Amino acid sequence: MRFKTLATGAIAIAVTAAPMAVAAKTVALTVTIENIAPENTVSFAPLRFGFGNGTFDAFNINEAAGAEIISIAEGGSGSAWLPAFAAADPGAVIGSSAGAQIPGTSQIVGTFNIDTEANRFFTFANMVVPSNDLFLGNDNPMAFNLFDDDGNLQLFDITQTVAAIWDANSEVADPDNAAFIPGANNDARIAENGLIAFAFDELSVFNGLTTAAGYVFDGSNLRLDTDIFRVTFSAVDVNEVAEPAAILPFASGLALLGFAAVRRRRRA
Ligand SMILES: [Ca+2]
Ligand SMILES: [Ca+2]
Ligand SMILES: [Ca+2]
Repeated sequence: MRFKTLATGAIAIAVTAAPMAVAAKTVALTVTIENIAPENTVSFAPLRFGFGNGTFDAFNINEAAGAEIISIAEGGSGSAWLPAFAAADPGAVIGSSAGAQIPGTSQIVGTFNIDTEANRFFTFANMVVPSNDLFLGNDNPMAFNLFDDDGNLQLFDITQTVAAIWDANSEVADPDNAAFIPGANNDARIAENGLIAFAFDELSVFNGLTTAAGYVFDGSNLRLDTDIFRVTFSAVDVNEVAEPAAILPFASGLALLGFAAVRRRRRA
């Protein structure tokens, strides 16, 4: 009887303490990417991404591509994009996936400790290959707000279609100077001097060519609404895991069992 009273009181402490924990929330966020394009069509260079405050903006539609987005669109490396992100938003969590991704494959990019306030906006870019200057990425740095005001994950996946392919219009389409084509020299380029636009028609110059992954490219069946790429997010609340230790001085082990039971019911 006495134990029961003690446990109930401890549960009350845990419940009233919960909102304070939410205010400064860190989550372990796992990122998975999938190439969901039809086979023998587009692959992707490594994903370059960051979780930031929404201030890093690497490009704008209808403007000439700068060095930051050219390092994605023409090279896939992000050699200018990644440091520019870090400089613009020092509190951002920035990363890359590993290797090129061919159709039908998925990859767990990693798990990142994310502040749900300072790192709430996801920004990404990756080169679409084979190509000379095609890429995916968000023009608006606040387009993907992952968390609500309570720090709960509210955006679970981002799916990109063919209509989302950008043409940097910085390099003329030419298989001899393209990425992901064996024998081509991607470092070579003929300046195109155009403006960034949604367009995928340059893919047609690669029809019938063998790619670096060994498949023969065929983009003839790609339509604007064809799904090609997906990013998926899942979050575990780091504070939830730490909280029982924080209340340990005020509660018995039995009360902790009660707290665990409450959490299980909430998740059910
Ligand atoms: Ca922009
Ligand atoms: Ca081009
Ligand atoms: Ca090139």
